[in-house]
Parts: sequence; C-alpha cells; structure tokens
Amino acid sequence: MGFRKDFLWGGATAANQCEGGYDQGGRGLANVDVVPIGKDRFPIISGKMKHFDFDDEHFYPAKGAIDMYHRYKEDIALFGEMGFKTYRLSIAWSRIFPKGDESEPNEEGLAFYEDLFKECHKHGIEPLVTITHFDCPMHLVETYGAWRSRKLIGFYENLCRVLFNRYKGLVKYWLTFNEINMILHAPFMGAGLYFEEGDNEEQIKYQAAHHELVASAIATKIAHEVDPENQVGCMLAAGNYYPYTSNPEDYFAAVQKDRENYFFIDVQSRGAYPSYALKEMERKGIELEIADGDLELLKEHTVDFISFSYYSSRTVSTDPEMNKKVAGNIFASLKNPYLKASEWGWQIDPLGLRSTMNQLYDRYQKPLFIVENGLGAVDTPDENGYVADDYRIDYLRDHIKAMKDAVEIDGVDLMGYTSWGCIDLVSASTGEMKKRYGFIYVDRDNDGNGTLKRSKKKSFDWYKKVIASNGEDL
Ligand code: BGP
Repeated sequence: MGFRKDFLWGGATAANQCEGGYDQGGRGLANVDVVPIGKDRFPIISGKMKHFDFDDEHFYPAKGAIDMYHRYKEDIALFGEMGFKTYRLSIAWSRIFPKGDESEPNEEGLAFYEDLFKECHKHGIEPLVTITHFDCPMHLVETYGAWRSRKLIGFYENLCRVLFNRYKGLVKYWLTFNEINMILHAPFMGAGLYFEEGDNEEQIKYQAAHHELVASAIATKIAHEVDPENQVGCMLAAGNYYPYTSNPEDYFAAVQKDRENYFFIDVQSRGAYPSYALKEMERKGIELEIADGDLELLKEHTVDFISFSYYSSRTVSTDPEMNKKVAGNIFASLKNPYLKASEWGWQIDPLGLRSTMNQLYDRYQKPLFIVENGLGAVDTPDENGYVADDYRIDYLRDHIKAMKDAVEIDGVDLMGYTSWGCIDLVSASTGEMKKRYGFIYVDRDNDGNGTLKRSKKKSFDWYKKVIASNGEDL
C-alpha cells in the first residue's frame, strides 16, 4: 500500500522563471523574456509584429529572476538536503540554439545544463527535463511567426536530437511541451503566437497545436531511438470542470470544457485526433494542414506517461449572468461556493485533484506524474528572516492526502510528485516575485531588489519528513 517504493518526490521550476543570466553564455532572447510585469503579461498580440525587445518603461522579471544560472549548485544542494529524488527543470531553448534555426548548437549552453545534471546526480537526484516550458527563441517568433510555421517542427527536432544525444545517461525523464493546452489561453506566452489583421485566430492556434503535437511525436520517437531507457511524457494544465448546477445543460458544458483540454492528450496518448475534435473543427471552419506521414507519427509515437499540473478545479455554467462571477486569471472559472481561494483567486480543491487523477487514469491507463501543484502566497519573514508558512503546508498536505487516496483507494498508478516552485521564483502569470511557492525563501522583491539570499521556510523541514517517510508522515 501507499506510494511506489521508487516514487519520484521532488520540486519543479522553469528556466526563464528562475535562471536569470538572460544575456549570458551566448543565450538569445525568447518570447517569455519580453513579456513585462503588469497587466499585459498575457498579451494577445494583434497587428504586424516588427521587433520585440526590452523597453525602459517596464520591468522584465526574466532579466534577473533568482539568478539560478550562477547559484544552481547551492540550490541543488538544498534540494538534496530535502531528500528530492527528482528535480523538474526546463531547458532554455535559446541557450542551446540562441536564434533557434542555426545548424550548430551553442556549446556554452549545453555545458551549463550538463554540469547542472551532474550536480543533481551528485545529490542522488534524477533530472526531469521539460524541453520547452513556454519558451520560443524570439528570432523564430519574428522570422517565422513561431509555431504557426511548420518549419518549427524541424527546429524543435534539431533541439531534441542534440539534447537526447548529449545528455544520454544523465537524463531519462523528458516532457515535450509544458502545459501544451496553454496555446489556447495565452498564445504568445504559451507558444510565441501573435496575430495579424484579418487572421483567423482559431485556425492559427489549432494549426500551431498540430505542429507541436507532431513535434512531440517526433521527439518521442528520437528519445526512444537514442536510448530505450528514455521515458517521455506529455504535460497538461489539468483541473476538472464542475457544472455549476445539476442542470443537464451545465453538465454538458463541463463535459465540453474538459474535452478542450483532453484534446491534446488524446492525440499524444491515444495517437489520433478524437472524433469530437474533428467535428468541432469542422463546425468552426478550421482546416488543418496535415502533411504526409503526420498521422502515422502521431499514431506510432505516443507518450509513455501522462504528466500534468494541478492547482485548482474549474466551474462552468451556461447562465450568462453567472458567467460574470469569474475567479482565477488564466483558466476562466466561476467562483465555486464550496471552495476557498488563494490570494490570487485560485480555488483550493484537494478532492478535485483526486477526481482529475481518476479522470486521466480512466481515460489513458498510463502512469500519471503530477509535475506541478502548490500554493502561491505572500510570505512575510519574521525578524530573523524565517517564514512560518503553515498555510502552504496545509495546502500541500491536503493535496498529497488526496493523491494518496487516488493511489490507495482508487488504484491510480502515480510515478511521482514535483511541487511547483520548490524555490521561490518569478510568477508566470503575474511576473511578480511576491507570489511565492517555495520551500526556500529567496530575498528578492517585485522591483528586483534584494540580496538573493536563500533561507529555509518551515515547509522545508515538513517536506523533508514527507519524502523520508514516502508520504506516510504528513
Ligand atoms: C503554470 C506554469 C508555471 C507556473 C505555474 C504557477 O501554469 O507552468 O510556469 O508559474 O503555473 O503559476 P503562477 O506562476 O502564475 O502562479
């Protein structure tokens, strides 16, 4: 009973939210770098895109982040002290191919991650690598329109080939695209997409998604060819939908909203476009350009496991009046009267995690991996710099209990759990430092001030105990 003996406990980060060093080691700029802090953090960019860069008016959190680029040894040692079995991180594509379309990779970037992976192994930590966590080199955005172009498949394939060969023996768990469904909700942030006058946005988003799905299948194929030990996962921003009432209309709206997300995983895990999606595209007038061989690739190279992020469940209604009461900031959801919410309106629902796990496991029958979960909160250090984050412990404890129930009572096969932002980092949705998730406090504020000193929060020792007891001592 309980979790697998080899359960992969750990934490997760993403390159642009923690590394800093955006202009060091030969790194190029990426879409995620040029999104400033503030209300335009998730821009839907319309109109001809000429050139994107930093300006003097805004603050760009990626400029410094928490400087993990220079401090990764110290940070990984702290993860090791907590007993991490795995550390999920992402590769900054523009460190490896600064422009994205070069034929030769940047050795300095490759060496950086090689050293980082070796450092993980020194501490008995298995890296879990996201190949792209929202990032796309700006040159690819400006020259090709990012994933709207089929050429991106080839550039991504080059990236994967280089990574799998170079890190053979150092990395065996890979995720192809972070939260692949984000392309529908935050197209610039999620996939470097922007729109020109007269564009059919839906057509472009689904075509770009097709390119990502094919690229993901090619990556899975190459990963298995290079090393049969490699295991490749898809990654979904998950969270089940509830109907606001028992009105059958509301229930069906929830079914359809769930499908909007399952669509991606149906392709990556079952290997074909689901019939409901084909019908929906037909109705919307979306005509996918599918090249010879694409459907075979999707069919033959499905993922080994299903990974996902879970922060919150979502609630939907067909009543237009109800729809004015929206909570959360990325996935529109009604306020669920049964749930409390975080300071950022993300509703807290541990049982929703168990439901989501059951839905995914029933549907795909492949091992699941929770690669993001956590509470974004404001932490206030006391006079000694200590953060007693009982609220975070409560959140994580309740979610780990729910996932334990999914494993023990429902029989879901779960490989591991990496809580999000195991060390404080820049928030993806707001660009702020004050929305913190970590077990480790980082002294940096929203304006980029602070010593960057790392200190253990109360949750650090708590999580250490959870890992040591393989989830028994919560
Ligand atoms: C997910 C992203 C992460 C992350 C997390 C928390 O959508 O994959 O990059 O940041 O959400 O969100 P936020 O940082 O906005 O609180």
